[in-house]
Amino acid sequence: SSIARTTGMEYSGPAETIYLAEQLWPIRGQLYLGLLGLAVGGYLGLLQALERIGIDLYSAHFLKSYYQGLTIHGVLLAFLFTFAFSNSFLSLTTIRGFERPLASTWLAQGAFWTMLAGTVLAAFAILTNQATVLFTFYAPLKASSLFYLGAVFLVLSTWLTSANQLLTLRAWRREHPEEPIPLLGFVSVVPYLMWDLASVGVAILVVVFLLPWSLGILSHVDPQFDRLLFWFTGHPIVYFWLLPAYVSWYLMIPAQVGGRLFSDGLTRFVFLLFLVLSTPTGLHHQFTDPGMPTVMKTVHLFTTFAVVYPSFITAFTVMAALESGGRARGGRGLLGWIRALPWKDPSVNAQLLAMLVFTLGGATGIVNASYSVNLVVHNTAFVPGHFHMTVGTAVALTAMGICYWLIPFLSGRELWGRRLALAQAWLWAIGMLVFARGQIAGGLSGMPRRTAIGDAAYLDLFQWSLDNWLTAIGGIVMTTSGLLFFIVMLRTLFFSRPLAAPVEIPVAETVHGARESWPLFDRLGLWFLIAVGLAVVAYVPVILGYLPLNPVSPPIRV
Ligand code: HAS
Ligand code: CU
Repeated sequence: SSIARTTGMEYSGPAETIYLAEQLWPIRGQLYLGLLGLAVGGYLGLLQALERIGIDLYSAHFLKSYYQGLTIHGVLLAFLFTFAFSNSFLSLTTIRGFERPLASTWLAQGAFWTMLAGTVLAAFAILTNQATVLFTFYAPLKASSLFYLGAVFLVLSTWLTSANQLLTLRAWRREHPEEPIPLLGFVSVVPYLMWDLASVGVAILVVVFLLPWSLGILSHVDPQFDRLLFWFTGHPIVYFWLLPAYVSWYLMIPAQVGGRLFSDGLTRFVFLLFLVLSTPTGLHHQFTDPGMPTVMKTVHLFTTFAVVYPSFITAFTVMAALESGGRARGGRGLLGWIRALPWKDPSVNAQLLAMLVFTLGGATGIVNASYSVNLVVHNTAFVPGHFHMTVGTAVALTAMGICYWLIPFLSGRELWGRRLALAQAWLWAIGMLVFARGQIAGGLSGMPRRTAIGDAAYLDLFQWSLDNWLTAIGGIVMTTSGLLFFIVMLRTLFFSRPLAAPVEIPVAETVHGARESWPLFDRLGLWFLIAVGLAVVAYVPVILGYLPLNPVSPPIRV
């Protein structure tokens, strides 16, 4: 690329010396792997939507059941797409944030290979119907050991990425003693620190219980205890999905709309709150489970409400950044700045819509978290209504918005089809709202989640019929949007003009900069210890009260 510069040839990819080719290919590779997961997983969503109105396409796709399809959907979207995107995007922001290459090329490439290995193993097990266990893989549903091994590799890949970030941070610190950690580097590292702690639950679950069980070394497991371990990881995982989107909303979107981020210190504080508060909350998925003391469920209720707080700060802070951009672009009056935002920029448009849908996603989360109200919505279609507006939109649509600059950045090719990309984002948001309206209303009138509703004898309940149609229509609109997204991406990669000038990674300026931040915020080791302490306080009483294990259930295979 540097030759290209001096000879005036066309630009063909990131040229800066900090982006080493041997570190960029694993970043690219994981991004493409994640997008493949999005494509295949998303397509299964169409089959689910159609099933709701009685159109069963499963056998036409060589699938044994609705549940096999739902497992592909959940695992590819909730684990592969999110993890691979996060590894890719936050590795890149680590390089940009610290303005140096990653400390270890070996770890960067290792993350790619483990991600690929995990994908192949788990995909093989699921596609051959040996792991129809849904994305929660609750025992006593038993999967082939290949599935659990696949899960081990996927998590390992995130740990390698985290280790590489921490080594990079250490190397940067040696080169810059006394300086505050650059904000972009800070927000890239902290989500992974949170995840390092959070993922311990599922690591123990798989390595100590489920893998030996599937290999025949253990004859029985304790399903109730397994759920406890699963949700130790299962709530914080949603913030591991969300925080890459927040990195973009805080540090990139303000630059993309021509505004400024209000405060460096406040941004650090928000990410630290996620580090310490994400894990001690898992029991809000188990409000209805037996064997867990009500007192501890109530403690987790309060910590859940506490972790809502950084999202409220985010809503106000990001809005302020948007307003500063809208006003700088000539927006006047109380709301005129909204219209002045660059809605015609596909990357911005997608992410603004993602934020708007997330306000409803967050609100339904608060409904879920309200212990007594949870009894109404738990295990109903309300819950998928909630999480399609959070992970399905706040995260997925933001990732697509990021791809609208990231793919040109990585490939050196101009974004193809900007108008199509705009239509894509609108269709996603509208489709999702229609879909969520269907799921939420169905759920409120008792429609169960994770059920092949189209085959249920009680489908003709009049109210549900409308809800199911809305779910199906929303799903079809979303699939159309997904199709447009992949058309835009593939045409950009293979048929688009080389960029005339390099794309820069957008990074926001702050009104109140790093020098005004609190130095204590940068003591990441200390904050990590606080997070460990809170997790211990929230879980040790639950575990001690629960033991001894009661491993009795025989395995079940779908
Ligand atoms: Fe959740 C279940 C509670 C957030 C994902 N959640 C799930 C499941 C998933 C999931 C996948 O307490 C199902 C798991 C399963 O299979 O069983 N959730 C919450 C709460 C929050 C929350 C309190 N969830 C998320 C996020 C997810 C996610 C984020 C994925 C990424 N959730 C629950 C509970 C359950 C649950 C219970 C169990 C239910 C049950 O019974 O099974 C909070 O973190 C939400 C806080 C968010 C906000 C929104 C802030 C808004 C922002 C946007 C501002 C807009 C702007 C735009 C700036 C308060 C930041 C301005 C634009 C202009 C143009 C002006
Ligand atoms: Cu949760």
